Amino acid sequence: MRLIGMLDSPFVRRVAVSCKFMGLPFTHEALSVFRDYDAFAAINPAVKAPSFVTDDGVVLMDSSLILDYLERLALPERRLTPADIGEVARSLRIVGLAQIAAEKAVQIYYELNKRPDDKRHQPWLDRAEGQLHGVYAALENELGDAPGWLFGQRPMLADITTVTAWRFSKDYLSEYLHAERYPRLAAFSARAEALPEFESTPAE
Ligand SMILES: N[C@@H](CCC(=O)N[C@@H](CS)C(=O)NCC(=O)O)C(=O)O
Repeated sequence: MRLIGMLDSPFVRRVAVSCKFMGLPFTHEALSVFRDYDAFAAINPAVKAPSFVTDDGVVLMDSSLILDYLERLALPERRLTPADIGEVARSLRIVGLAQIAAEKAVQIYYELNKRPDDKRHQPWLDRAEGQLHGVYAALENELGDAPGWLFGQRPMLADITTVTAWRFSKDYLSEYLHAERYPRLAAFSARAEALPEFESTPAE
């Protein structure tokens, strides 16, 4: 299986880290959606990262859909979504919040870095910043003060998605993030980033 895309993308990184926790082997091709446009388009004309090629040669895209596929390949004890229906809604909620955090952070980053200064639309930036803080405040509440992981003994998809979104925001939008407002997220992420699955998947 081939994972295509740069690990500075929170979406690519959450797939790579998840594969490692699931024990699923893959090769990684660090193509950029900007610098390597043509090579990327030759694999997937959508030029979206992550893209993912299955062993049967099917090209998948969108991290949630790729992870849906991988979850079905993983052994039951390595799966990353709770089996208990009582925990499923909370897991989906946290993954949703973290995905929106990543999406808003990437939108702000593109607005600041891909658009000429005189074409920037400040109300759109303000709106995205408000949404970013809304979702991080909700995630901070979800984390609580208990040590450990969101669903028990090991990190699951909700933990991984939270940590990869936070890392991108912290690395690329430090002046927008105000990380000191979210001490639980900072401590939780630091603990996760020290695990071999994260450490061997560097965000840069
Ligand atoms: N919802 C998608 C978002 C993927 C996404 O937007 N990736 C960015 C890189 S961080 C990308 O492909 N940007 C190029 C583009 O949107 O044209 C996912 O979860 O995979």
